[in-house]
Amino acid sequence: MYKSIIEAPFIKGYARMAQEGYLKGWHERNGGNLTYRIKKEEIEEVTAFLDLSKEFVPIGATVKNLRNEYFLVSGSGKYFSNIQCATEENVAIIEIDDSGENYRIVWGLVNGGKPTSELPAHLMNHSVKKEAINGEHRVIYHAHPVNSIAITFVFPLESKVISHLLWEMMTECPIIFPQGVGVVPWMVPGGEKIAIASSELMKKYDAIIWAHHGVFCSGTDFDLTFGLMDTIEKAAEILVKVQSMGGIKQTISNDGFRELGKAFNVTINPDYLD
Ligand code: 2HA
Ligand code: ZN
Repeated sequence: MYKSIIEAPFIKGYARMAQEGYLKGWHERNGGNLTYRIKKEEIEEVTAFLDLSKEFVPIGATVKNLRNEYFLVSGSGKYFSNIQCATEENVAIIEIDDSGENYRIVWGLVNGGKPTSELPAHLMNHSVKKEAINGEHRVIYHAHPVNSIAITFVFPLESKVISHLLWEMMTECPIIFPQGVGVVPWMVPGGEKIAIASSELMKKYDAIIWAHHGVFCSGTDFDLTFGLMDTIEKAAEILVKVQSMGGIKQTISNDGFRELGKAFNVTINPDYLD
């Protein structure tokens, strides 16, 4: 039994990831959001801290396969820079009801507030990932990393083009995101449209670039999800530098990528290797 709920490892891990993202410069002001689908055994260890008296309110999406699940979520308008030092003011645990249409806050946001404006996008993507890969993925992360945004002003907004360019920038990229990254054209954030567009692409990819906005990605745990964001952003940074030095003059061949896939026993999306 914990003295305080913020001693729970899943809350500590979440707060540490939020702080790392902030230190990377990916979370200006209230930018970005992070949600974690809490394991049964983790929520059981903190039930004494939960308040089950609040009313359920609509999610703005239906997520049947997430019914009765609990999520740790960032607060709307809250700053990532404050999550580690004042966790209970800036994040919440929410419970999804039995219909998969409503949620209620059971802990956190102690000075008031609501879950992230991107809650429908997060939950729809958790739903897709739970269905697609047997509940392995638990983390959905959205950030505003500079270079990943910058490249969406210059290169065609096509998943194949952007994925191939990012793979070329660092040899291990196609091992880390072998399917490539999806690309969503510019859309109003926080709405149903961006949630639906993202969840369609999340059936295929673990990461999506939202044009002129940021990156949205999914993973099994905090380290892997953060690592995916970090790898994409680093590749995008190299791409910005290469472009600034006059553009690509030599690169890794598609045969090279195929050899790499064999050596590391990873299927690199063959549709992107022609
Ligand atoms: O401010 O990043 O996309 C939170 C966001 C919305
Ligand atoms: Zn954003």
